[in-house]
Amino acid sequence: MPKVADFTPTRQVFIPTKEEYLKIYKLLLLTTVLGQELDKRKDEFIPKIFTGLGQEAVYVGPVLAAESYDWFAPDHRSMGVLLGRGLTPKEIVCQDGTFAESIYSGYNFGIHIGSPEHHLIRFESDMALNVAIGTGLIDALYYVRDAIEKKTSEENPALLAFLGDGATAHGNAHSAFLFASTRKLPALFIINNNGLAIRTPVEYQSAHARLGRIAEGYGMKFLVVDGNDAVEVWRTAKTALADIRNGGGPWIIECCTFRVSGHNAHETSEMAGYVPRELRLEWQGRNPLAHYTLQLKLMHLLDDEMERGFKEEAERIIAEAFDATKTYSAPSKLHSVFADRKTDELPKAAKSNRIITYEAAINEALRQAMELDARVRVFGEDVETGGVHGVTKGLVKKFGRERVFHTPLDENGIFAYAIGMALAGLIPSPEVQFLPFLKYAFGPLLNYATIHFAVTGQNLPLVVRAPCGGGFPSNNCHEEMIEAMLAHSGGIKIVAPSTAYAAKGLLLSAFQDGNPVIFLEQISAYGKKGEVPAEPYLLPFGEARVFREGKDISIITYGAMMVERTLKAAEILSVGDGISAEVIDLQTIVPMDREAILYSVTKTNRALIVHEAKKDFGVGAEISAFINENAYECLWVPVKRLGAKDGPVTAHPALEALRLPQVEDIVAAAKEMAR
Ligand SMILES: Cc1ncc(C[n+]2csc(CCOP(=O)(O)OP(=O)(O)O)c2C)c(N)n1
Repeated sequence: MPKVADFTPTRQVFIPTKEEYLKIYKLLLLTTVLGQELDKRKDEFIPKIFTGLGQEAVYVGPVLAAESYDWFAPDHRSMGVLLGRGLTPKEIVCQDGTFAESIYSGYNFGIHIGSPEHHLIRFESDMALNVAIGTGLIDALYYVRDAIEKKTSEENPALLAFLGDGATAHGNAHSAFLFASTRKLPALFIINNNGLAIRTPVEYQSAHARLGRIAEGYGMKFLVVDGNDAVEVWRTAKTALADIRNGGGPWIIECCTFRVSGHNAHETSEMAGYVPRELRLEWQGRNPLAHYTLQLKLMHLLDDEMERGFKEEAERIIAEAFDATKTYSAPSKLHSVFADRKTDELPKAAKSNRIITYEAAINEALRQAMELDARVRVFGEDVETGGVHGVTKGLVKKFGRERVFHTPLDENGIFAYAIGMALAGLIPSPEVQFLPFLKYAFGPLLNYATIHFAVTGQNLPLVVRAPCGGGFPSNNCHEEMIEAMLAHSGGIKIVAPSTAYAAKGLLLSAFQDGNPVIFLEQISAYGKKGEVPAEPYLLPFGEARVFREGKDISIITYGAMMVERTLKAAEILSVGDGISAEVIDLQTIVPMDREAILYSVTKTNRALIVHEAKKDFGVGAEISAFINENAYECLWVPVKRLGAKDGPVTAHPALEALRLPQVEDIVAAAKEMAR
């Protein structure tokens, strides 16, 4: 848990100074003018434009109540936050236009922007995902400060995370609330309750009229505020932040507001179909800028001449931002998916005759990765006590609960949290108890982690440990192999060590990789023993291991269970039938050693692929297609695949024997091909 340092608030009552009143005014004005102009000129842009006219105060208040060292998870209406953090209207308009010169040079549309420099966590369309990610990031900032840099500081940074009323219904939001409250994080959740999620009224999102009361279920504090009153939002955010910085835990502020423009600018004309005209007019009459202007004038802080001056200045800046689009170009370059791998100098594997289990090898790799790099943190359900498989045993004793900790039972939350830590510069290593439960984390992993480098050019190191596979009586939730689903996302490395030696070397490599990596640990192999050097060593990704050389058929496989069965089959083929099978263990599925496959198939002219996952639409289909596309002319028989039969995982061993490829199946398939 992050511990806030002693913090002495400099003020108890939050009344803005004259300068602060005017600062709020200028940002509200700039945000409003930019929104109105984007709305008006929407047809000049290729993608849809998101503004949310009438909601500007929800964002302007908190961003100006925050400190420079705070972090933000913006949503798709957060233009005021982006401007308040120092992004320029030019940068925003350029990004809206998806120009080559924009922040993401043509990747991602609208204000789906993040910027580490401005402490903005990239918003992705998966609603509230960056809010959940933000909880991991803010936790990591304290860990870096207190455990790595060991700095004493009165700066207790907070996360300010924005989400709409629709987003509050989503699991991402609840993951964020859950992690923030159980870990007592310095987080402020700001709900923009505009009563609508596209066209769905708020009563479909919550049975309770006051969304802020979600806080009560999580033991958080909350306040409800008029979201169109910029100063009131500012003051409420200041109040919450003072408490949060003082160790008071997370808060929710519900801002009641309304958007008087469409869900996107192109949709405004359709609003009459789902918003009564009178209601829209009423809210137009509560325009945040108009009201604030009046308020400042009544307080004699603003006069007509000042108002004119500020307005002209804002309009000039926005006009320049639009004029600049004439100089921009269309993007023409696709980005790579993975960051270049940076490996530290570690000794290559020495020869060793020390025998330990697959499980002990993984435990040792974790221990050594943590010793080598203080940025590594290990967490997940039950990991403090070793995890359900015992792989993290002893780590908490050695490294403490700051580095090894239990999490709530929420895979979506765990992996969003991990991404946040990675964004803060750590190397998180979350454990999922059984691979199929990773399906709950497809949002964070496949909508965010896998695309992050291509979109932003910033690497995202993540070492996901996923115990997997069959060999014990259970069911689909525990044993289904889903590596093909993950591989298909195209931005995550997948490692499948087949021996204790490979497990240690490949896991240590994963910590050096700098990209998201899924490390598949074969549960049924945990007790299998092998030679493993005691010192740390690395094994390369994308290098298959030729376990057994052969000349008649290439059997391509991966994972401890199928590698073991394939080796047994190769022995039977050799002894019983005189068939010389070459056994290739891919070791990593992404990247795949395509060269090794081609080399072998060119030599043997036959390819049999064996995996534990279902045959249909699996990794074997990819390998088969690759061979057909690149070595068709040297094939003497069609490529053949063996994999699990369709249907769910079965509990009884007799059914598993029917469902999964057995040694005899491999022998039979190879014999038929070699005939
Ligand atoms: C997880 C997810 N489901 C669906 C969508 C499609 N979508 C985009 S915006 C939106 C409505 C969001 O409503 P709300 O959170 O209330 O924010 P508002 O747009 O009202 O500011 C939806 C459903 C999405 N982006 N993410």
